[in-house]
Amino acid sequence: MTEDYREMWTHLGLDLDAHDALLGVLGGAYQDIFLSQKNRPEGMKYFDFVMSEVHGLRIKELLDEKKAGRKIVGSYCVFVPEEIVLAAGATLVGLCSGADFATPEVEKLLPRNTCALIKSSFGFKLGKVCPYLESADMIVGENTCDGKKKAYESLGHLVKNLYVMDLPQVKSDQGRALLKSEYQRFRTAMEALTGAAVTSESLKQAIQTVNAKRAAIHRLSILRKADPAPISGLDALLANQVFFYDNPARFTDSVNQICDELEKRIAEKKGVFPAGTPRILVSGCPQAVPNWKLPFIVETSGAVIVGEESCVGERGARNLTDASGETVDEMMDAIVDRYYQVDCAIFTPNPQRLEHIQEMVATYRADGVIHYGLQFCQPYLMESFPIEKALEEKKIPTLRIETDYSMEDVGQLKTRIEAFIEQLR
Ligand code: BJ8
Repeated sequence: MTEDYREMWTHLGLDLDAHDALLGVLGGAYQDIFLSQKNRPEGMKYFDFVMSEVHGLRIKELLDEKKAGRKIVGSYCVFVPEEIVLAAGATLVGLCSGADFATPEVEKLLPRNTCALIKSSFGFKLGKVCPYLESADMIVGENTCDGKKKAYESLGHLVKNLYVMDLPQVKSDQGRALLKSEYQRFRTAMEALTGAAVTSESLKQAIQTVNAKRAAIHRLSILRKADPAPISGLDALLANQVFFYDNPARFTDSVNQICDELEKRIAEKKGVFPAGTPRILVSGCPQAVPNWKLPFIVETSGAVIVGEESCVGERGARNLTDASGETVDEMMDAIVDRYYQVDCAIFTPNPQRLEHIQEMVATYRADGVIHYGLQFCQPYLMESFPIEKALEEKKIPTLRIETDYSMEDVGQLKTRIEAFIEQLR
């Protein structure tokens, strides 16, 4: 941190000792995992800075926005449309949920066999260590998997201003109509929160801002198809994680600058690993910051990750919103169309996800797929079996793993992943 932010954290009600401990672990892990990598693009220095200030400067910026009358909205899912939040004059931040915290306290409220992501969101609240959560004027939950929708009933007693969005489980005319009516309801709630109406001008501007951010991260993704890979999977995942809480315009510029650098690297055939390194696509549950366990194991075992079929990755960021509408209604329809394509495993049936995985394998020239399932995540673990079968039938080697945020299984995972990489050579 470049400044002392303790007064700010105290004002937010954080537990300073617990928070110091969290930042210590986070800083140490970042040092060991990211800064020890070789041949990193220069542009990653921006993300190193963002990470060093993740609870400092960025929080100060958000609090300055609040002082100027802007509202902050926190979310746990890529179904919460940033376009509507921005158009109503508020700022959206993702609430990360990528590390275990205060687990004994969490298990007094949630069953032990709840996925690590949900437990983490409770742990950050109960442990009083997340300045994003404490800065938020509204927290948006969503009825996606059973775990989340029931957990929000309990979370509603812990946080002020929880808003729960209903979501369809089936892609049908009725499903689309539900999504549309829920986005209209959300727009009304956002207007009530900020006191500002969503206008055709503000919505168009917001769509363009979010499209630019998604286009930049997609540009970075596409560059990963080069061999040698110009950027590690770890660094690309980090950019996808920062996507959720950085200032959108600054993030877009920074990612585009990295892409300019990567294009030069590709022209010079310069990569992070030698050409011919086995290439892996990761598919499955979101890897929220600071969950770097899988890519660290893979990329210290002789392979490179070339894509993430994940909500912290291409499932969340692909597809732009058509910005050509002239009225608020037309643009709201375009937003519904864009989000309706998100192929989360909570949908049944969900054939688009398998198609997207196969498409990504071809685009990024992956030699194999690791299906990443969080323990107790029924939607993704259930889908992992038919996905493995379908990919293997197409001669795409696939490894299904089931894990959590603890480090207990690292040795065992490394052994399995090394054997899988051997098979790809
Ligand atoms: S659109 S993937 S961000 S819901 S890992 S909590 S599914 S039991 S996170 Fe998600 Fe939105 Fe879907 Fe994406 Fe449940 Fe599974 Fe836990 Fe999960």
